[in-house]
Amino acid sequence: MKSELTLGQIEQYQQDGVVVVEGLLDAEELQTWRTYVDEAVANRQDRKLANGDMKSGDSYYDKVFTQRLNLWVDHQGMRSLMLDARLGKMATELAGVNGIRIWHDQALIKEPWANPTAWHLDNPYWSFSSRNAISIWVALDDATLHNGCLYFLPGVHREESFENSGITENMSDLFKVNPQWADREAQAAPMKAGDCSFHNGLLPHGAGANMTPGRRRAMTCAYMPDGEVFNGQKNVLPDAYIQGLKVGDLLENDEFNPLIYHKTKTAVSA
Ligand SMILES: O=C(O)CCC(=O)C(=O)O
Ligand SMILES: [Fe+2]
Repeated sequence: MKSELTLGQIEQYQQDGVVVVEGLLDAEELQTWRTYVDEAVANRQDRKLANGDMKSGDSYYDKVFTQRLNLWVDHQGMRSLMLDARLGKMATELAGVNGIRIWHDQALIKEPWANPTAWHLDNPYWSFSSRNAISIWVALDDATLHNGCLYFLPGVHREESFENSGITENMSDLFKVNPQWADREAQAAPMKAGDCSFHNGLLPHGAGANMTPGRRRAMTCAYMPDGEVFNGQKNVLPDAYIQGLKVGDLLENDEFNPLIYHKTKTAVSA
């Protein structure tokens, strides 16, 4: 794994809120990631969450991508990939924080002829509010302008906004709540299989439709900086745990949000 970041990459991330890292995985690692992701997704059948009852069906959103969350919870191989401290160190360095916990991972597979992913922000979905949340998106197939590569609005994460539209059927709904962004130029992020991108949780992003008969597989993980607190919003944490939380409580339960890298604390081992 090519996990060493250059100063230039860190500076670019700080400025743009996104950076593409070429050649993160070598050919053998890519094969392992593909095998584990395919296996873990198949094991889930139509259940989106490891322990939840959220099922996928035939809606518009279900045809944006096949989405299976927290594969690290119920697949040992995925646990070893997602808890890899090298990824945690990259995310920590880019975000400029002291340590990183898994918020949730997710496989996002654009099946042949999948719908586009509308413009959205990630952090407003989650149970903590941070300007430093960060996600990795690893291409398991070449992501192209034809099969649904990502698009970003570079630099926009620095403009205050926790106002989201959610991923709706309309590509442009985010600009109804944030009209000041409607005239920005988007940057496409095509990637080779094995490349990855990191993006800030407040950076607007979306993806094109899959206009090919092949799949566009991606494995992603959303990270929460260590030290973040509960904002009152339900998302992927179990109900029993959420019910015991008050707004402002530290989210530091390694069972649900494992610390995968920290400059001084001991991280959870894979
Ligand atoms: O893969 C996609 O189409 C969207 C990815 C995304 O929204 C994310 O990784 O946060
Ligand atoms: Fe997203």
